Amino acid sequence: MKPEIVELRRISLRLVTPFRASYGIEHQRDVLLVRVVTPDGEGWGECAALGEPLYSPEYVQGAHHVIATHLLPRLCARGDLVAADVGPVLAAVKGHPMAKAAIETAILDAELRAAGVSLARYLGATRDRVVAGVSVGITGSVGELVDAVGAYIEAGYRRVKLKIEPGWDVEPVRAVRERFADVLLQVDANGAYALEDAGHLGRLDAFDLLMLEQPLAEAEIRGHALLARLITTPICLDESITSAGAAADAIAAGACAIVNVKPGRVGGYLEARRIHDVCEARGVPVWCGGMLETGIGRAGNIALAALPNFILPGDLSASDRYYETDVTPPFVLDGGRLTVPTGPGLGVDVLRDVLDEVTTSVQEVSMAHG
Ligand code: OSB
Ligand code: MG
Repeated sequence: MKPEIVELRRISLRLVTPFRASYGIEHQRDVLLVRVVTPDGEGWGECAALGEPLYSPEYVQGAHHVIATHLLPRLCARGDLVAADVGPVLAAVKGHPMAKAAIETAILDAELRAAGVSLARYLGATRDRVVAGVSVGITGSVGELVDAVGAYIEAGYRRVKLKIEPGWDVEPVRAVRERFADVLLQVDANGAYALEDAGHLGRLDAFDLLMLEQPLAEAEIRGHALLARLITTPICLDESITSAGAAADAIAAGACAIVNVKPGRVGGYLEARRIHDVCEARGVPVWCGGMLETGIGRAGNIALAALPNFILPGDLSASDRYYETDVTPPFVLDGGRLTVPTGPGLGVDVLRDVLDEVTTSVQEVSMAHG
């Protein structure tokens, strides 16, 4: 199943609504797509990296460079390989999980397409639909936020996540909770607070939130464990959970009651499944995070979210919440849910015409020896 050619394609899509979080604002999504061509067909992977290294150290241009310069040569030096070999072969390269995940996903997609098996089935999915959630960025005013949330609820979203940061927390959360008493509500700080803010964060306990996501910096496992004893809102970790081992440690330390699983952040779907398993064994529910993916990345995330311990709704929204025109047939809400793709591999067809229109560059790498 060794790829003969790897295509590194950059596309640029305008977001329907600019997405602001504590780490910055994204107007345009510049995405790196990996397409592998094998003797049996093709496979696709989407790199989760954003344009700038503000959520995590990776960024799209860097991911492109590390794939072309450091990852593909190592895969090329190997003879035949399957998706499960990608992680071990690339382990010598430190970090860069999003770059590694994009390649592993493309190879896994090719493998599963050739075998006629869906990613959902391969991963062990037990549902055919998943509840959609929406992540709402920081807006210009509280009124704007309440209107935006109202429109999403109207569209069928049953769970709403609000981005928070110092200066944009208690008041916007209070306003949304007062207006929408029954909505499943949670908040995400992307590490914007310090342990000294515990008293202030405790004010969020009044709003019946499902969770507070990543209040402190990525490395602050002990800080999260201390914070967890000072507030009643359950703590969920996103950035801190970089592997199944990190998940086990964070849970053992009492740093989180819930885990956000993002395949890109942890190096791919295989590690994501291991995190699912580690959390399930410890009675910790997980949910699938998002990185404003196109339909290619979204397809895989929806498959992952169909596993049994994905108990909480994920940041999985319909295509039109992100992009006017997606590079796959759009994912649409069906009674507040998204349908898990059943076709082989990721189970979505890439719309080549749309793709060409939004492509900004293509690099073709030959994987032939020599
Ligand atoms: O922290 O969960 C996050 C988007 C980009 C980077 C980080 C995050 C997010 C989101 C959006 O919250 C999730 C989505 O709908 O894709
Ligand atoms: Mg997050």
